[in-house]
Amino acid sequence: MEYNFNTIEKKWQAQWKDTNAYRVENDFSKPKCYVLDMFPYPSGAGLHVGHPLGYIASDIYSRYKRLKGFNVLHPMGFDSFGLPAEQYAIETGQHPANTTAQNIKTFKAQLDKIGFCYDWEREVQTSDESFYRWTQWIFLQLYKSYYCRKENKARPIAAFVAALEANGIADELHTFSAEQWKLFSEEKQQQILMQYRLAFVAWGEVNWCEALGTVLANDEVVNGLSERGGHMVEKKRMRQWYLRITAYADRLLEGLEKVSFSESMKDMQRNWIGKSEGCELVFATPDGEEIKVYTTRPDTIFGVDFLVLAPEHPLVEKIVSTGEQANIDAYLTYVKSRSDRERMAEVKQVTGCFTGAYATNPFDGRQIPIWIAEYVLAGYGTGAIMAVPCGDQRDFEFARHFNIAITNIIGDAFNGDEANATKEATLTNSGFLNDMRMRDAIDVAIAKIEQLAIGKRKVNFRMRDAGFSRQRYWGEPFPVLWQKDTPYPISESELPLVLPFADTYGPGPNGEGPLANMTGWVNVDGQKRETSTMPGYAGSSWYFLRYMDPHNTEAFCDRKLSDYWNQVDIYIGGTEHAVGHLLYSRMWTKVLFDLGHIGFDEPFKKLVNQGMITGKSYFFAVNEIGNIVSYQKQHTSKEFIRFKYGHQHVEANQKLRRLVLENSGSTVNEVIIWEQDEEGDYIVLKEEAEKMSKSKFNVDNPDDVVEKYGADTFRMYEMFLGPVEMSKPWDTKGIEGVHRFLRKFWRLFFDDVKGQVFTEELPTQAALKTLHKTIKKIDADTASFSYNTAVSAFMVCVNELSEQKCQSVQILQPLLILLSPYAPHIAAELWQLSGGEGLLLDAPYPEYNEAYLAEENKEYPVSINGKLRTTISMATSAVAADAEKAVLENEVVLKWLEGKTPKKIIFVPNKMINVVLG
Ligand code: ANZ
Repeated sequence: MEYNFNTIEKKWQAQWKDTNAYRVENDFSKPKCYVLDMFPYPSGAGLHVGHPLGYIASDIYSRYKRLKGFNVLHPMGFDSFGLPAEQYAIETGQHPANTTAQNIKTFKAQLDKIGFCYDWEREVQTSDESFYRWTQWIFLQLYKSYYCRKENKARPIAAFVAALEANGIADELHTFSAEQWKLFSEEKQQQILMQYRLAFVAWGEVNWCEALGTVLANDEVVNGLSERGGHMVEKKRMRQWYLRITAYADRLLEGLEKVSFSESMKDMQRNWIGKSEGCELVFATPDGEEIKVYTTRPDTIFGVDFLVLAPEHPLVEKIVSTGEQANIDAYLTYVKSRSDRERMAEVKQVTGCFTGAYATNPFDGRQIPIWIAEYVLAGYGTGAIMAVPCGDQRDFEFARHFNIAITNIIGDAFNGDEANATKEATLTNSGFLNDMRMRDAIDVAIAKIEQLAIGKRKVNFRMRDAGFSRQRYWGEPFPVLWQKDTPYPISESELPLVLPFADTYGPGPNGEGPLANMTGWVNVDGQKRETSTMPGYAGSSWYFLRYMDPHNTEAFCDRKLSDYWNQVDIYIGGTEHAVGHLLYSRMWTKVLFDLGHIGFDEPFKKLVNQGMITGKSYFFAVNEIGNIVSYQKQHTSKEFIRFKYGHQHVEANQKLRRLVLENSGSTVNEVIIWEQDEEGDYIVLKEEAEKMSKSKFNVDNPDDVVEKYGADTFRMYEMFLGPVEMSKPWDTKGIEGVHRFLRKFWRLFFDDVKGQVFTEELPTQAALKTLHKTIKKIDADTASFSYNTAVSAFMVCVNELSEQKCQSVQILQPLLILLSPYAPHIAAELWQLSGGEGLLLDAPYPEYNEAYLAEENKEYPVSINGKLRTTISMATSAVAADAEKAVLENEVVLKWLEGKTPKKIIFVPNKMINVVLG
């Protein structure tokens, strides 16, 4: 009987589905394990072989934990709101709901072919009303909460209002009494509350992408271009919704200590949050203007040689002297032409402009010039700095460029050629700080600044509140109604606020989203609906909670269920979500925790980042006008253009590397290629490993691989490619080897010619040793996500058993259990055919016995009352106690004992065992 993977896989997939084998019960009596994949965006391109890498890894882990007796939640769903579906709708006129449903169908069909153990009854789709109803509900909780600094957690805004009514307030934003509060108009009160809500509206500079017609979050902008599509992004002032994630900055940092993420992942989050400790400090001008700077190095206060304001700083127009006005105007025009990206880049070029004004150093009374320069950013700190050329390289280059005299406050530590940012040098020329180590002087300087009341200790974060509006159609509508300039939440009982059906998706007026065009929907009894929708990360910030209780119509998730399933034990996904999704979902979890809706404040206990499977891309050489360059003319070309026929085409034909163009003057898209002899006009192809993507023509479809080799081979091969965390090129060369391994495994049970070969015979010592060695290795490797080494161990095991001609089910069946997480179909089939008991999915995971692993074993003859009855294999190092144990576990001996206890067990090391019955 041959290994017919096609029939076997179809049979088991149908059976698992029909018997609901993967249904997950909320069985509180069992220990739980929650294994989660970052759910996919269902793009029209479908899955390529890179996507399932993480899914296979998590599937193996889930099946393994189930065999180990855990109640495993391993769900799958779809992040189905988002830009691409809408972009596609604009291009083709098809409604995003339809294309999304179609894409999800394709995805599910592809996933099911790989044999994943998802409980599809728990599927979630973020664009489904029954799901986004709760996204809207959580948004309302954010809107109705504020961050209480005293209790260091979110609390209902009603508590804040009560406090205002009782005591008024005095903080850095407002100072008013309870009486004043009560006299404020409703509008004014709402404006004040808006400054504290966790979800709020504000005017702000947003990343406006003209080409996409929408505002983008910071992490959707890469080097000044939109992450999707690579379009120009510029700053625009708009009224937007935001999430006050900055209120959680400290807790997002502290929380990292409690979770198991890779250090590099934690560092990316730490950098994004960008906690900086220092102080604010005021420099006054003779005219009484006060320039507040932010510095992390108040110890360098005596080394300040000039101040620099961001060009956008509001004081610039007030302090600039008449003589410098023209220069300043010219410089401001120049800065406007520069993108943020250009300004922030560490460019060698130094630019700036003197304002003509001076300020006084509060410590030594020196008059120092005030400049403006693009390297000081308006949005960070106070938008003004005190420049210390001997300690800061940018300040140093600026001083040198503009011939500003440099004060040295660190003696020999400053060599005059570059700044030295050390904190260990001893201060000189520094008044009351002289002779102090800089590190120690920081606190002394801050104490003095606070004592003089010219500034105070200050912590800054680079992170900004997260933009939460998109001027797009395909997203969650905001459940609010605007009365003039104040938004009011709609009642929670009215949720979901359903996204109205649209048949055009063009932008609305004044940069508003497409919903603004649907006036019938927007206008409600003199009030207006919000026309932006929520961003892509709204649904994904909490979806992991919904899997726990996906059909609940009373709550986003029953508290009993979230208490049981609790944190995600293992979360698997790519590193690209380091600062977006992971920070937002951590914040939402903290808010829900603070408000008492869930009992944990970090969503993901452990994060595993799967590497990327890269595809091979091929490029044509092209010249300046985009024409393909021939082999002969290749030295004239520097640029390469993507080869649109895909890599299969290239790999299928080695000669393609030296192909010719039909008409080498035509542009790439019109090129038709064919083979030609050596005399032809050859084109140049360049090969590169890149992230797989349909747009790069370098994808392989898992369906094709599954069709050719089967899902079990595909699963094992993806794992065999290398450690899960590592990026690696997709290369089908090795797949045959893995496939041969499975065939060889099959032949331990069934021979192509002889048919059944497995037997009930007792295993040999050698086979037992192979088995137990394998159990030990596979158990440890599977638990630690070391799947590539596990696959090798399986191969070694099958080779050994084949050599030993082992066909004993006592060996083979435990192996099936070990193999089942990796290759579930073949394992299930052989389990059934070899008479395995019950469902393989729930078989008890085998345990290894150290005794079989001992390197040196000896066969001990075992006599009972002087007559040789059997042999027992034991390590040469075995002692009397081991022998006694082995004897009493031996089936033959037990038979002779007939339930009695032996009178004596005589153990002669390295010789024999004699059991004396009474
Ligand atoms: C004086 C000084 C001396 C500084 C020295 C550094 C070294 P982080 O750690 O990123 O918070 N700075 C402050 N606001 C700025 C802005 N809006 N744009 C550009 N630079 C700004 O860095 C804080 C330091 O960056 C501050 O400390 C300030 O320069 C500069 F030897 O002040 B420092």
